[in-house]
Amino acid sequence: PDFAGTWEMKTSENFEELLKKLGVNMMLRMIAVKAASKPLVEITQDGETLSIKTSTTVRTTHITFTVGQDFNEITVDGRPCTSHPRWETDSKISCEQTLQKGEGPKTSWTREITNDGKLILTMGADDVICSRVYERQ
Ligand code: R12
Repeated sequence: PDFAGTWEMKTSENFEELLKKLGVNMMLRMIAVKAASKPLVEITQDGETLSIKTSTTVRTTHITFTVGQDFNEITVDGRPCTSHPRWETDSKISCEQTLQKGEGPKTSWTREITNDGKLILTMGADDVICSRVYERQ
């Protein structure tokens, strides 16, 4: 599938609950929820290699990975982790994360292109799943 494009978020569910599960304090949660309500996601793709830049006013992350190859990133609460991206279906990448140090909830994300050309991002922390729908700009 084609993940490439400039994406804007249309809906988000459970983002604050996810941060709560990750132990982010109330003040940071408020700042993060506000900032994460207007993200800009820019994706370029070369075969199975994706580059994803996610920009907000308080944090911008940039990851590049190839599906099937582990890479390092940070969890949504900012902890270094090793990520293990794989195809869950032919249009959905599923990525389990392992913290590089310390303990915490089990985290993961998925990114999927739907038949109608939307991008669905989910982020999980133990039993809490945040779901965000993006459309091309
Ligand atoms: C913390 C610090 C910051 C944040 C948190 C803890 C903010 C995180 C933000 C995440 C946005 C995620 C998006 C995901 C997506 C936009 C703003 C939580 C800055 O300690 O939709 O891809 C310092």
